[in-house]
Amino acid sequence: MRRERSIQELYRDDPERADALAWGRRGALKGGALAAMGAALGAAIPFAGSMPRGLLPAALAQGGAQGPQYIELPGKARLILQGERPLNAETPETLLDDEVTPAEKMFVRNNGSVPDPVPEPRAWKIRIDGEVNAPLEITLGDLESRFEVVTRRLQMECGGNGRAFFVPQTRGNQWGNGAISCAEWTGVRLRDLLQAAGLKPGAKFTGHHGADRHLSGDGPAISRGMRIEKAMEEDTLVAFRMNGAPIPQIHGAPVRLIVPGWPGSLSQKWFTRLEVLDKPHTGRGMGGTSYRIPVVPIVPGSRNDGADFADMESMPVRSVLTNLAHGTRLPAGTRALDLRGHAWAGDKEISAVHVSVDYGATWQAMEVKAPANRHAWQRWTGRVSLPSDGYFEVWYRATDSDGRMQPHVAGNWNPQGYGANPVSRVAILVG
Ligand SMILES: Nc1nc2c(c(=O)[nH]1)N[C@H]1C(S)=C(S)[C@@H](COP(=O)(O)O)O[C@H]1N2
Ligand SMILES: [Mo]
Repeated sequence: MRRERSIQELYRDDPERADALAWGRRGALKGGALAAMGAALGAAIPFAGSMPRGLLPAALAQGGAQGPQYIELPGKARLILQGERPLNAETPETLLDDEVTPAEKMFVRNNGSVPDPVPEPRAWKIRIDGEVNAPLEITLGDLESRFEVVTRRLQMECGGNGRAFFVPQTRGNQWGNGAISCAEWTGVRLRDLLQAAGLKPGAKFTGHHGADRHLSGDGPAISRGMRIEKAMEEDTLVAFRMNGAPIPQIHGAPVRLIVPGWPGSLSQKWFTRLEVLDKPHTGRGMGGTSYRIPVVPIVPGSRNDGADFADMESMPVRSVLTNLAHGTRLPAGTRALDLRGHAWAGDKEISAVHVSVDYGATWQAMEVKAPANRHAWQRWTGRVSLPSDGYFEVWYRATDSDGRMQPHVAGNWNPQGYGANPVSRVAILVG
């Protein structure tokens, strides 16, 4: 990155690059829609007066060369393909409209191969060992009868959600805002199992293990861990049902961890064993720059071994707009937009969602509902009016209960691209 140039100079010399720098590069508009939008853009931009100088319209900036590729897996809606080996797919924002995410609309994130289903799920064994008084080995069948069974709506978000918005680009799946789900999980509290095993004084961290293997054939696909405090939280579950049905194979059947609000990688699928440790776990996906972010910002694009980074814990505030797709064309004369979506903020709550249709000159507060329970996402709704036909951008951003807002540009750049949560821009055309 040529840092000595001002953003104005960058816009003048290389507007696409400047816009990628300011806003991220990914979007959903395809060639035809892009051309139609481009022609219309020249015709009327009612709020052109408040457009920041040199801003490339979202319709063009997020057009991309070929747009996203889709994949239709068995039992799945049309998801955005992120990778085939391992299999990764993102949920388009407009498919995230349900209060409770149905299985077919849940994003898929695998670090290795998906194991084959087992013939007798109730005989599946899990083990709690390490810094405990009495290691616990229990079948799924016994789990249900021996411990209290609870049902909660819990968000599960990939640590790399929003990675596509980083400039310069970082390695890994280029998720937009769609690596998020909020399903209804049924299971037992991990805390109850840990208490049954009895924590020793040295019990400070966890290490999670699952049955899937890395594609190289070398070791586990992923094995992460967290501070024991999160393991002892009421919403951290050993889950065996999702939305009232057995967990689908691709989502971790027959039993998985659900660690809501923290990077999804902690929510071990095909869960077999939890180690209680007196120091941080060292499994695949721990240490270095994995799921770790700078404490002191680093130069974007620079190399760093992550030694001074901190493990990512509560995920940052984010919102999705679920009833209006980027690139939508509405009938002439449309003078109001009814908007709705969801917002969430890791362990925190949402205090506000704001929308602007005039490039950020004015912002309007939306209604935000209370979560169904802690760690569930929150519904936001509202109506904005439009002065005329023309090209508009719907900008939306949420604020968390600490007053922290989605920033205009993805911040705290890090080598593996965690925590990008900039304001979203959706282009619409009226008439
Ligand atoms: N065993 C196992 N558990 C895993 C993974 C994996 O590859 N293997 N991926 C993790 C990551 S990075 C995420 S974001 C979530 C994704 O869960 P989902 O595929 O059910 O949406 O599962 C986590 N648990
Ligand atoms: Mo993830």
